[in-house]
This record gives sequence, structure tokens and C-alpha cells, in this order.
Amino acid sequence: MRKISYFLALCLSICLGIIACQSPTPEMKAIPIGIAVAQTSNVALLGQEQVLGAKLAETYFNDRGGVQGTPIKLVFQDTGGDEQGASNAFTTLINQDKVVAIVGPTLSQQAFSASPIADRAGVPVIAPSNTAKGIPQIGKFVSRVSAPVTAVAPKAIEAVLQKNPTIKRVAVFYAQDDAFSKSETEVFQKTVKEKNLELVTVQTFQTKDTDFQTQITNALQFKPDLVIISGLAADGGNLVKQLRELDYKNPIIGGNGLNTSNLFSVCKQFCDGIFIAQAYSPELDSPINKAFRSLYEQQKQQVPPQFTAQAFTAVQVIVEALGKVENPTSLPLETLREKLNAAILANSYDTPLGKISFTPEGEIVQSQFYVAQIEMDSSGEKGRFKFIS
Ligand code: 1QQ
Repeated sequence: MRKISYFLALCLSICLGIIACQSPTPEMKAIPIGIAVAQTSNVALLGQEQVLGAKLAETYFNDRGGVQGTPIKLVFQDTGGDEQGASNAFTTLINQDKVVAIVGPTLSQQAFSASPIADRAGVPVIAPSNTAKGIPQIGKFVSRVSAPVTAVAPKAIEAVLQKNPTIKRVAVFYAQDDAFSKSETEVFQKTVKEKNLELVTVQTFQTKDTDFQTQITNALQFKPDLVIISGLAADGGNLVKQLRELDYKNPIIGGNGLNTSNLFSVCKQFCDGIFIAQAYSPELDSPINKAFRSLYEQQKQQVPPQFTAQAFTAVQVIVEALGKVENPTSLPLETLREKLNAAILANSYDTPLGKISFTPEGEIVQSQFYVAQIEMDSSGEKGRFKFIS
């Protein structure tokens, strides 16, 4: 008797076990996607533009049925401007918010700390603005929609030389405490040499610096025909302003860190004329870019900037790749993250940046790049990026 009841109890527990194992995980009501960019600190000058791009994508794709009928839900964690903030934001998104993937962080400097955390946890990361060498190589879960400095930076030098063929002597400035700036200046310096220009001086600063008198005085002794700056928006803007105040009159190239209209309030009328290469053009003639541009213009009454377009694109890639995964909302989270990463890398996308895809390593494959020049109005308060190539 005892044996029979033991046998029955065993059967019952096995049956219950099977039922429990086979019952699907509760279906997600909305698919959580993490957005970890700089909403505070000096880096927010760049991060603010990314927040808007991600939100526009959330609205746009949810209006079109989300992922196989399930909406997406963005979960924001502010990274601030440093490595620790980015690592904390990533950890919270992975463990607490249980996101399927992360878009972020803003800076390459932050990515080298934060993205390995997601990679170890098997969470796909799409970098919306990390352009330094080595980002996709962080790990198999890390890819980027921000074209690398090698693809973009040389375009600015080519455009300046077209307009000013007599340029010979080049002074380079870069922020030595920032991974992106160090990577970008290497490309600028290499291009200068390849174009047979003379690199007359290399000056360094820190991204938190506000006074550049010493470096400018040093550089101007060499009488440069061109100044090239790799830094971020606040430091870069102040450097431009002080160069002009100290009577430097020749062309200036700004790198990707100066690629925001938030620069205008820093260098005001002195921003006028800065050349900046672009990985996005608002003029791109495609239905998705027109839709994106019109959503942006409804909010901002101006054309969308690169960082907004790249953040939109990062969310788009995740949404469209989720659409390629079979029954994504009924998969265990770990499996979904794994399959999503494979789908991200395997597919191609028609985005506001143009048609893009990825190398197996997660590097963006993108074909169109542009150069813009900043044009300030006479008050020095308002400006725009005028595309010249
Ligand atoms: C990087 C960058 C920054 C300028 C993005 C805001 O390109 O850190 O890689």
C-alpha cells in the first residue's frame, strides 16, 4: 500500500513537473529595450539628441504594430558622462529591467567599460554613437550603427582641401582623456600625412578643460592654415571660441564630438564655418528618412541631426531583427537575447542612414557619408549645418 501511494505521489510530481516545464513563460505585454545614454553631465549635449531619436523610433514602430503585434517599451537609464555611470546603467538594464537589448552608451570611453558587462551577460548592445577603433571587437554581442572614425573623419579633410587647395600647415588638437578623441586624431593625423600636408603641431587637452590659452598660443606660433579638433562638444566649442578670440582666422575642422547644434550656445558666432563630416544627411531621399525627418520636424522645427538619426536607427535595427525571430515573446529571455543578436547581425535594414548591414563582427556596413559646414546667423544665437558634400 505504502509502495503504491509512493508510486502515485511520484507519478503526480513528475506529471506536475512536466506541466510546469512545458507551460510557456507568460507572454510579454511590451518588449523592453534599454536605452543607456548620457542624459546628464557635459556629455548630455550629445546624449539629449539620442534620447529623442530613440523615442521617435518607439512611436514610429509601435504605430506600425511593434513586433508581430507586440509593442516595444523603451527603458531609460541615465549613464551620465563617465565609465562608472555607464556600467551602472547597463547592469540595471540587464538584471533589473530585464531588457532584450541595449542601445548605448554615448561615448566610446564609456563603451570600453560598460559593453563588456552586457557581452558577458549575453545581452545584445547596439552602439548608437561609438566611433573609436575596437568597439565591435569588444565581443560577439556588441555591434554599432555609428560608422567608425576611419570611414568618416577623412571626408572632412578632403572637403576642406577642395575649398582651400593652398592649405599646407596643419595644427591638430585632441582630448587625451577620451578614447574616441584619441582614435579620431590618429585618423586625422594619418590623413594629413597622406595628403602631403605638414603636421606642424599636436596639442592635447582634457574634456573637462575650459581654458585653452596655453595650447592655442603654442599652436599659433606655427602659423597653421588649418586646425583640426578631436574632443567633445563643451571643450571643443570653447576651444573654437578661444582660437577665434586669439585671432586665428583660417579653417577649422571639428570631429564627431562637435557634431551637434548644442555647440552653438558654446561658441556662438565663432562656430561659423566649422567643417564636420557626417554619417547622416537629412536630404537622403527614402521613405523611412522622410518619415523620420517629418516626425523630428514636428517636435523641433529644424532638420534632424546625426546623433538622433543614429539612435533611431539603433532602435529600428532591434525592432526589425526581433521581427525575424520566431515567437520572440514566448522564448525564455536568455534564448531571446541570443537569437536576437544573431538576427541583428544576419539582416540588412533600410534606415534614415541609408541601407545598412553588419559584418559578422558587428561593424556597420554603410556607404554614404557627407560633410557639413556650420552657418551661424548674424546674432550668433542660431545656426545650422549646411551640407557641402
Ligand atoms: C565616441 C564618439 C562621440 C563623439 C559620440 C558622442 O564618436 O565616443 O565614439
